[in-house]
Amino acid sequence: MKRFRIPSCLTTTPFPWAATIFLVGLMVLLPGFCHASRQVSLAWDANDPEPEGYRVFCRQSGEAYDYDHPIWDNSATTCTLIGLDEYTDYAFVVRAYDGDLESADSEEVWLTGLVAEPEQPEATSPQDDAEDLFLTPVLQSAAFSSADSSDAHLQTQWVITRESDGVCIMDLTSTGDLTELDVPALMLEENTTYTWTVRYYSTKGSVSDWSTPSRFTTGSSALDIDGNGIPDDQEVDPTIDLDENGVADAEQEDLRCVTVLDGIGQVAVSAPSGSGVSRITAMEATDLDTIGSIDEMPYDLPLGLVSFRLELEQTGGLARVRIYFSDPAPQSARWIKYDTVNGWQDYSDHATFDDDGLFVDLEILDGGFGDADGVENGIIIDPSGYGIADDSDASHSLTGSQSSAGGGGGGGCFVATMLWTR
Ligand SMILES: [Ca+2]
Ligand SMILES: [Ca+2]
Ligand SMILES: [Ca+2]
Repeated sequence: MKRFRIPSCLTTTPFPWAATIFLVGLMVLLPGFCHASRQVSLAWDANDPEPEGYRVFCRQSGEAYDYDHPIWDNSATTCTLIGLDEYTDYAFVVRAYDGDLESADSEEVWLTGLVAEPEQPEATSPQDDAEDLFLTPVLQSAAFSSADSSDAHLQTQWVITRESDGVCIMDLTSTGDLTELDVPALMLEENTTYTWTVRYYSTKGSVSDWSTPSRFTTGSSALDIDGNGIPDDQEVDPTIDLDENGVADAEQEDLRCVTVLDGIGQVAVSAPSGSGVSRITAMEATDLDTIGSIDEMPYDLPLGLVSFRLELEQTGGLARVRIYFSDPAPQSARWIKYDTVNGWQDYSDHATFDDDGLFVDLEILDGGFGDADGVENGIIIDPSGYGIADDSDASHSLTGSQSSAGGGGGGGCFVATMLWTR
């Protein structure tokens, strides 16, 4: 009577003869227009005495073997499996059997799938060489595509470069804005030509080539006819002196001041000598109606949000600016940032409020915390304002950075639970 040395369906002891299974051959088949597939040959040590046959089982990552359904069943000690997806990882084991007796698993062998790069993305809008664009255009790219149908679009890196000097003015990586990005306010300047490109990251960890760069040129801003960097309907009148230095804010070179929320108040940004800032090139109050997730806003914003663009003395430098308010921030106020890529963020870690709430001192690192353009380029873009929690749980509803901006912009500064003190 033929007997197994170990009836291993009844024991956890490894079946010694089946300990070695070999992946002996691999071939990629390209049948016509179908997806490429692979075949693989496996071989294993023969059992002694000879069993009735062998069963081969197959699983994919994260799956268990289905011992009720062998992928192959025969008395040979080698087999060839066909039709395997070339981008999928497979594991195999073999078991010997004789009648109702079946051995334990052999050692497992893996067939590693190929890694498919996503196809090169394509910039679709605005069309190449578009002119007279608004300063906050919407960039669009074609849908993610990969030869590996089980792979998917994880995130997109968006890069805009100023053509005249090759300076990268925006480098953002977003998991939310996969094929469409609203270029944030103040990122672009008027009458300037830019090129932009994207690349896609896949859920399996591969990355596409960059899209072929596409050009566009911005038009003149109809909102700032006098060209002083402040929308004309947000200019402040000469009586405003938020920093109380005796000089009208509208006349100061090292300070910009805007009217917020249809005249409710004013907010100024001050960057005097020693602040690391060479020039405040633009400032504007944000129209809160343009914020897509305004309904999810976890804070009340008494003076709304303002954005400003700073040119720094040093690329990669630190800017120390002071923001003045016409209406004092209460004790419970926190410093809040919002941009389309990162969403709402609590920035109190880099903000120190005045005891009387009349100003806040901010630290912003070019290409780092607080800089919305995500790149070390000597420019800082900062959209922010003071906020008051709607309720005690509001801070918990804030989301952290949804992306990793190229230079870490905003991503590392989320401190929702930190409270500043006076
Ligand atoms: Ca103006
Ligand atoms: Ca002043
Ligand atoms: Ca920057």
